[in-house]
Amino acid sequence: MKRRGFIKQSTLLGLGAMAACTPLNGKENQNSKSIVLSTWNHGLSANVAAWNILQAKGSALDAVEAGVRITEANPAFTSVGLGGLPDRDGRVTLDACIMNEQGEAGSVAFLENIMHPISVARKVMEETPHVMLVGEGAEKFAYDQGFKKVDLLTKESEIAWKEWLKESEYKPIINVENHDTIGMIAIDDYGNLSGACTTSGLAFKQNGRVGDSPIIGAGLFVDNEIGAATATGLGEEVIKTVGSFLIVELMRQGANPQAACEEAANRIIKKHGKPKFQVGYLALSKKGEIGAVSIHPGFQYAITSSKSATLKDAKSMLSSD
Ligand code: SD4
Repeated sequence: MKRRGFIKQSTLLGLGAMAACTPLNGKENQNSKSIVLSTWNHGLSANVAAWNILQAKGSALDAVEAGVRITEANPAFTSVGLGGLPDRDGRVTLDACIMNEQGEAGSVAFLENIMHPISVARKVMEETPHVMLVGEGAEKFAYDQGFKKVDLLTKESEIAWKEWLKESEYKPIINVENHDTIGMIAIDDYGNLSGACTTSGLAFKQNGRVGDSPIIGAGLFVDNEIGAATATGLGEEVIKTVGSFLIVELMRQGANPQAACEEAANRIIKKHGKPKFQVGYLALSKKGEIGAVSIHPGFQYAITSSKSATLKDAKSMLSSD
């Protein structure tokens, strides 16, 4: 089986550890500075698309957009794009943002019927004087830009929603499929950083709810002088602590990415004692150092560089019991 097929299948089967040992294609430029990091095991297949661009001397911006589009288009991932679990009214509403090396940013929130919110976010960044479009306005803008209307609610997600309706209990749970936004941050061979973050948000959320993922500074932040960070997990807590911005600012003050992620997670832990919810952070410095932290065990991230494509466990700040 070709490596890419293997990774895809491994990811779908949850065999992240096997894919973790798989070398790239043996033809990588060992001097390449490029690195791509993304959240959860679906990051492995997303990283393949990003890596192809980085290895062709493409930009980190193009890489992160192409990478997360893989996850958005895959109906098996029920927390991003097509097949995302709907809100409590049965509507699939998507949040996404993107940020480039110039500190430019674009974002969409509460967007329906569009398979690739990340690409709409990029259009907001590049084609408008704005940063953020939401709801119907964002959808109309997407159609104006040539995006097609797509019914995002798959049979499987509809069945899951109908099952949920029986009890209608809203309970954010740790480390299950309803917490697996894809956040991706990358550095390219020119030393430039960019990031992307895209999600259908919390499963069965209140209609109109927007999480951290499209909020610049919360779900994603990039500062090309310093580094980049992205978040997954319970967005309300990430927004209240401006998590990704905090991490990059701590790095600016001298913290390495791991220490910065730990401090950001600790800010949340301090407020809640031992929180029942999960939050995870990834960070990448301009020098290519990495940080990966979650509140509870179970948060995995995918890292691809010229050395390997690997799925790793993030350090958790609390133990499993
Ligand atoms: C949100 N951070 O909307 C997202 C949740 C998440 O997969 O990570 N979902 O709050």
